[in-house]
Amino acid sequence: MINNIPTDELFASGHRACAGCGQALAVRLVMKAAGKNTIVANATGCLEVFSTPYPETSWRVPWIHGAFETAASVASGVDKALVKQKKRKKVNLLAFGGDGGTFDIGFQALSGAAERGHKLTYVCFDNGAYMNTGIQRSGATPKYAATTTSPAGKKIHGKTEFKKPMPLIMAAHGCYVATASVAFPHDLIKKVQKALKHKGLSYVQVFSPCIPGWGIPSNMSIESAKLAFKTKITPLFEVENGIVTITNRPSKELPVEEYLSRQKRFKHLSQKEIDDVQSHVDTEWEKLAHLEETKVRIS
Ligand SMILES: Cc1ncc(C[n+]2csc(CCOP(=O)(O)OP(=O)(O)O)c2C)c(N)n1
Ligand SMILES: [Mg+2]
Repeated sequence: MINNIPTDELFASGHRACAGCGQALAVRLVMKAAGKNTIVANATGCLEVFSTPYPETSWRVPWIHGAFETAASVASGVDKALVKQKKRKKVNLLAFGGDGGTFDIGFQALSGAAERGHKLTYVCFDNGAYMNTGIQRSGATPKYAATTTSPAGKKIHGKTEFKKPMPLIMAAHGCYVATASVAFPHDLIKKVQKALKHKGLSYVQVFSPCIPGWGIPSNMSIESAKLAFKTKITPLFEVENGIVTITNRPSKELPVEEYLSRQKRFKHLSQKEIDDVQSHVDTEWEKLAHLEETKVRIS
């Protein structure tokens, strides 16, 4: 352990992620949290591509690549196989998907696995678009972000919809849910370890900046994730037994502009659009704070 973080490297260096990739660091931390008795089912996406250029691999645990939409269904099968082999208690089972593979195309498999109560921890690495195939908008892309399928031009100003509230949707399934950020490694590790102890399916969504997709310099990943937290764009919370707890609150709140103005994908925003984002962020935060305060069960 160094600074309470395991020194084991179960996700090896030498992979082909972009310099400064938020997802690569997030995966490394998740693997440290899970330890070596772990099996990973990985959907198609940047992670699968950059970690396994044939014949090499970064994975020091058993790892299965499934089709784009199948991380949760492949992991469901592994769960049942482990039960049959009487090995279920000895193994941590993780399913990994990008936001496209989770919010959109893999949602049916994920919802089904949650409903069937498979014991597995699904980790969504949210970089806010289909990055692997060239930055197409997903259900996780924030409103107004320019992507190749929601371009910023004279008539259209990037994506026209807000991000899908995936953590609350998963919480409605009755799962343990946590949001984490690559900028807060201790919190991330704690939440993954807690998720792994839970009965049934648990869901952890990790905010993972993308250098080319967001148009930020390669040394700005962690700073961008910190700004997302300080502007309350990415609240850090968990839902346990249906009850919301905001786990970390920014000591000094910043306006959303501090986050947006540093990224090329938001360069075209007008003041009115920035205000729209601010108002949405404030409403979403109030919603979470209200759920926390009233202890209303959402499942
Ligand atoms: C059924 C299917 N449709 C489309 C693709 C092409 N495809 C591969 S990866 C990918 C994008 C993945 O995006 P995301 O899940 O957000 O992961 P990221 O690459 O951003 O980490 C797409 C569209 C595919 N492999 N299979
Ligand atoms: Mg993505």
